[in-house]
Amino acid sequence: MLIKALTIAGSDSSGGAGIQADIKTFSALGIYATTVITVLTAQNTKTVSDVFVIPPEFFKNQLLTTLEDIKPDIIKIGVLYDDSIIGIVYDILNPLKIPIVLDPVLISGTGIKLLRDSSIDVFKKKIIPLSFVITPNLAEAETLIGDKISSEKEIIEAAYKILNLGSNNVIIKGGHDPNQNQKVLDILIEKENNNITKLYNDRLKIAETHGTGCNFSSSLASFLAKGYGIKESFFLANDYVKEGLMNVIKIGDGIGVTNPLVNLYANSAMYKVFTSLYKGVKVLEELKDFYLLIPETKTNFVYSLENPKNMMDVAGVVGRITTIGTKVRSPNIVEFGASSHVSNAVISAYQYNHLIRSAINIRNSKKILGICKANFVCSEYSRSEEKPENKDREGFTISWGVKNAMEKSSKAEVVFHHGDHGKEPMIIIFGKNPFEIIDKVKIIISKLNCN
Ligand code: PXL
Repeated sequence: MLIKALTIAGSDSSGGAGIQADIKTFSALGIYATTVITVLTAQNTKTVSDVFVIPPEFFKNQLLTTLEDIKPDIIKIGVLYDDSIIGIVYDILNPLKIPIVLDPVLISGTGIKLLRDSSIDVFKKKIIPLSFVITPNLAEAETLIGDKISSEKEIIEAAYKILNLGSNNVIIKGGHDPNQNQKVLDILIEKENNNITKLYNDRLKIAETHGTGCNFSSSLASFLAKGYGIKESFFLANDYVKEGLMNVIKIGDGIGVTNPLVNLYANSAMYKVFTSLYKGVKVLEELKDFYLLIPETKTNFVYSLENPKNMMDVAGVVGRITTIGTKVRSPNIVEFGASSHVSNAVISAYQYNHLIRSAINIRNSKKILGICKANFVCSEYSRSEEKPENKDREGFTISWGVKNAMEKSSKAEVVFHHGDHGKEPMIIIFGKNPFEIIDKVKIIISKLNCN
């Protein structure tokens, strides 16, 4: 069953916070997001230059029309801006029995008011009591209790004061506390059982980021909607936001924006690479006469993520592809980091041609090399030209050699060398993906069989 969320929040034209952050987070966590917009902000990574409040009648229509047809499992509330919006939200949500995650957004990261000072009291009276959980940061908690918070004890006292305003649970996020240099403390207090949960995180060395609060509250809402309890959702949302914070993106000249989609991209890219390589290996196992191309040191077949940094970004065959007579066998296991040599070849080649992400090493015989030269752009390196001190470093020679060959011809699809003392000559075929490699292998086999 598809889980649905409703977010009532402001639009951030820079795409980092508000409605835009909520849609990304809900979608990344598999939740369908409906959106009812309170204000439009004209903003970039440096400033909010204008705020347009959606006319109350239209705001009311958005909320009523959306809810009339699509019943959310959870509601997240962000920017409410003024009394007119607060009144409508109260009147419509109060009779409903849908859990509400309330992110009490008061000002933008760049210091512009997103809740009028004159509306804070009515916000406290009408909206906080509707909420299942409220998630202020330290500055927001200070405004809500009307007092400064400067110690852990005072955070807990503030949390109880906020609970007394009528929420069932409160999470105060310490991310903005200048006194906690080493660790950042987030505290959850549950009204039902008085449990206090403290969560310490290392302070990440990131100046300032935009969107973290929205990503936290909408991920918390997502986990609650999936059925996790408040404490578990608190931990899961914390992990989720941490991943985004470790991948802050610089999209403008101002503050960085957290990226709530990193994990989604990473997992789907890895999955695609993994399954494509696995299918490719299966095809090679069945490919007639492929055994003729397998060298004495055996074959590896690899496929890389985009922009590989090291061999852990490149999937390969564990234990290599081998021959038994005229049959080809592989251990049926494909893993990231499984090949040091061929993966290093791809990493090097990628620096010259970003379309190269897959490779295979094959036997270098006179005949096979002749076929390669006749059909593909080839480039060569000589192992004997490499400095002796590099030769002992695992996987280094091949990086050096491919770089050397690509310098000579960056269009190379095939790189080869003629061996060295005790080192078998080798051919490496490059391609965009495993299937392109297989097409090249098929050409070589068909020509081998011709004469
Ligand atoms: O991060 C708080 C926030 C929420 N919603 C909107 C915002 C901001 C911060 O700038 O612009 C629309």
